[in-house]
Amino acid sequence: MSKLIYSIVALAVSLLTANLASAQPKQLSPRPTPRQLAWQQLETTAFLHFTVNTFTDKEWGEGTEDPQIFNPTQLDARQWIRTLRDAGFRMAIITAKHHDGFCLWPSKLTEHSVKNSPWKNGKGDVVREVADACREFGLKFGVYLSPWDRHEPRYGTAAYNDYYKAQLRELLTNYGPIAEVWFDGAKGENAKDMTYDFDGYWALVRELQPQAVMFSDAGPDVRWVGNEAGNAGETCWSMINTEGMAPGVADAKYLNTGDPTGKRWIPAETDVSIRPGWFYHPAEDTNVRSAQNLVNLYYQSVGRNSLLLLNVPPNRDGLFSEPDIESLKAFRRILNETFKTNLVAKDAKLTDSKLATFVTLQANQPLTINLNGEQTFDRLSIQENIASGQRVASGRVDYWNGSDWQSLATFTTVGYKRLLRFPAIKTSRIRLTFTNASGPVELAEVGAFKASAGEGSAK
Ligand code: FUL
Repeated sequence: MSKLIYSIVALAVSLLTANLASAQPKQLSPRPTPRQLAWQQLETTAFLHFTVNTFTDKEWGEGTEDPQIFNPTQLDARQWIRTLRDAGFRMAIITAKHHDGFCLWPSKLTEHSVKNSPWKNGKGDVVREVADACREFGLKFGVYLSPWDRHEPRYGTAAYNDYYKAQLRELLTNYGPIAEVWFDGAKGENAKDMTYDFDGYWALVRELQPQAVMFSDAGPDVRWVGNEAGNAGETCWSMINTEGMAPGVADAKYLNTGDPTGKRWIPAETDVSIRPGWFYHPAEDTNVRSAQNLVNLYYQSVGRNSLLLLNVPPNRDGLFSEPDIESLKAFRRILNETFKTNLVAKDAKLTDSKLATFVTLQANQPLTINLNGEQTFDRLSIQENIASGQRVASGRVDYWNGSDWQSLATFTTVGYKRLLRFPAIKTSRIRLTFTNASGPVELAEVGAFKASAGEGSAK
């Protein structure tokens, strides 16, 4: 190459690079913290609603319940956690204190707890049993501590904030590592006017359990999905703006879809119960969600860039009931069958189950993906490397019909995971195009699957 041509080429290259660099967004888009990234990858987590309500058949206790009614004579937290482990759940969150104020651990700060119940002669500690079982079976452990407290006389005064923080301290120091702390925004109509010191609560969690994510309606780490029906937004961004929001003061629709221009990374958690109520009611034994229904929840939460927090309430004996156990087992069996074999041809980046290895695509730059020969499938899984943020706003998938590209599916956001369902097709290759994105897309994983017959047609 002559010197002149060389310099022209060098100049062209440097101009092009400068141009590309200036095309990058100036301000870094929000990204997850390591604790948020770890949390999102848990995918399926469980809620355990258990308290005096279990014995009074109520959803919201009054705060006047006698601790004597709490007597789960066969309580076996190992049965709960083993069942959850076998069903693929990676974390369990226990209602250490619900709105009625009754504490499932022997708190030194109140008499309204298990220490005044006949269960284990007042020597029991449900929180400890669950924490120990989680450690034994390899699940992460989380606590729910209701700010709204209908029993504690200090509720409604500033002194209540000290009481709440002291309880939080007990839970955060005596039970080993905590992965999530759940701050419920619910407050009944007749609740006393009470200003919660959320900043103080959150600072305490950061100080004592820095790896824990904190849930409340609008974060700080994890947000509410905006409904209790198990439905993340068809479009679901992990970013939101939080101005003017507080627990109990947030727009459910906004939380459901998130905000592509949101300045904070606060992904959505989909909390939903396996039964109509959050607590156990004998009359609901015939109303437990079927395995197919649970699988559908998985598509609507994990498959829409959210995380499933499924509530399974222990019964009055202190055990999971048979119908719940059966549904959970079959749920996992079906998911394992569906996602067992990825039909996409092996690829060092796209099928290695690692978010950190990815292919970078610009908007409208199609990527042809080969399958392992001709394959029949009806599910697709797409994942972005969310460590760098969430960028896909829309996209489409086409398939090769032997002579032409045909449309297979369209979608909006991707984020951690987008699962697509469509009638089965047979082809040897597909083409993925991100039609709108806020920056270069880091495509981490692609999967094509044939759904288990067990998924049924239940929606
Ligand atoms: C709500 C509470 O009022 C329900 O009882 C339940 O705990 C649910 C998860 O959150 O706000």
